Amino acid sequence: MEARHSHIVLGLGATGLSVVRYLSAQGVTPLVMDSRSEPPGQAELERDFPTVALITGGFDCRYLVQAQQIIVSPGIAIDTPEIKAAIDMEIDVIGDVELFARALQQSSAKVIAITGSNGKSTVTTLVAEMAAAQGINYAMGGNIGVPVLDLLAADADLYVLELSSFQLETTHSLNCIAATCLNISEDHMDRYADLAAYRQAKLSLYEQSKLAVFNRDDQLTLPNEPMNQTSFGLGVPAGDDWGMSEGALVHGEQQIVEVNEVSLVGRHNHANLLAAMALAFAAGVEKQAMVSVAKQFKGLQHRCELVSVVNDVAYVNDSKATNVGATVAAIEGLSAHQGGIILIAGGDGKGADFSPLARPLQRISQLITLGKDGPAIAELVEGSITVETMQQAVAQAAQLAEPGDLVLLSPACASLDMYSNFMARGDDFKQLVAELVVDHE
Ligand code: UMA
Ligand code: ADP
Repeated sequence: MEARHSHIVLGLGATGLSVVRYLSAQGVTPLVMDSRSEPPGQAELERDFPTVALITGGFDCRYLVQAQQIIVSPGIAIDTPEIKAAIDMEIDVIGDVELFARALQQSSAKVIAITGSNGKSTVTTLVAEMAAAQGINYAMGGNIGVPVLDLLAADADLYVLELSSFQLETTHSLNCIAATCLNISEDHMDRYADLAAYRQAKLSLYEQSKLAVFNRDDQLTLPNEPMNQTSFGLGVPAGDDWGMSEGALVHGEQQIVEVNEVSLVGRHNHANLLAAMALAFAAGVEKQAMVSVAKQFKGLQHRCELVSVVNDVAYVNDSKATNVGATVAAIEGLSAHQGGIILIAGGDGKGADFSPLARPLQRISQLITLGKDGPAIAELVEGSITVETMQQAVAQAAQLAEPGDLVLLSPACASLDMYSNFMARGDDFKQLVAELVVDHE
């Protein structure tokens, strides 16, 4: 065993690499460990940081117990025995977001943070777009893609962060001007003992914010303790809250924008817009900037995205529906569709209970399942079809669809049993649909 390392980075994915970059810029040479035998960041680490040592295939306790600080990537559970032992020894065990928070402590920059089970990326992007429309110098990152420490180089006046429950478990000192927990439904049950533990990880964000923006249609998002708060919801708001009235999105009694002028579709997206407006308002964004974004923003890829219409059948890619709640929202959001809906679902269910899908599935004309947990979803509906590949799923759907129908990929599961991520799954679906277009030309 070599000399003691004061800083140890656990995990060598996007986060681990960003931590190494940050620490190296501070003059600290960390030791990196990853439980995988070939972590994805290995080549980049060897190229850019040849003096940083890497241990793969596990976490070596002998180093961990001698460290001063351990920075854990979100993909690693903090109740991993080696990490628990370090916490018990009162070693500073934190995540990259905590390092970011500490780096900003002396800064006048503002932070807005967004968590929740679904809608995080949509709301994070909406807030960022509103800040841009207002002319604010902002940077956006976190779970949405760019690790937070990489944002510091932007020297922004406003940081808009999407945070997962995993990231929040190791974050304690953010000082947000406003933060939201958009909704709570079951997800990541392979990492949490129960829904209460998952919810608690998310709600810890409010303790790090001057203002809590909660969803009054979802009681689980209410702060545990009384605090400075405002709410959004789909009904008429009380006082200065955000809501809907007479076909418009409103702030208290002030109309912001009429629903029929909004580009995003689905009631869940009206809730997302209201949450984004409430957060942006706290950063000084004015009505005009909110309205222009509400009118222009059509949504992110892989979230109820219309791919194309082939033979009068619409194909919708909702690959980002990696949990049950997202698929429920997609079916409910599209339930006004006139024709039948053929749903393609299944993948890695992460230990979820699929029973909340049973009711919305009554609206579906045909269910096609695939992936590891496809059979568990298929059990909910009689006459469902189980296939092996996305190609078979799309071919079956195209064969069964009648003109006017809609084919929806909304898996209610993570993609990792079949793909590297949800984007690869959505791209595969889109490619297969594009081939249908060619076939029909
Ligand atoms: N892993 C190991 N051993 C290790 C380290 C990681 O097996 O020693 C595995 C994890 O179990 C996981 C994968 O490797 O399956 C990636 O983990 P990571 O912590 O290295 O991930 P990063 O590449 O750093 O990406 C993380 C977020 N990933 C996770 O939380 C799993 C990214 O969110 C995020 O964009 C990025 O940091 C920048 O902040 C992705 C995600 O899937 C999109 N998030 C989950 C979600 O949205 O549901 C929470
Ligand atoms: P996240 O970043 O939390 O995963 P996204 O904005 O990427 O959220 O959307 C993920 C999935 O959740 C998509 O399938 C989308 O259609 C659905 N969704 C978006 N907003 C909501 C919401 N407010 N409630 C329920 N589902 C939603």
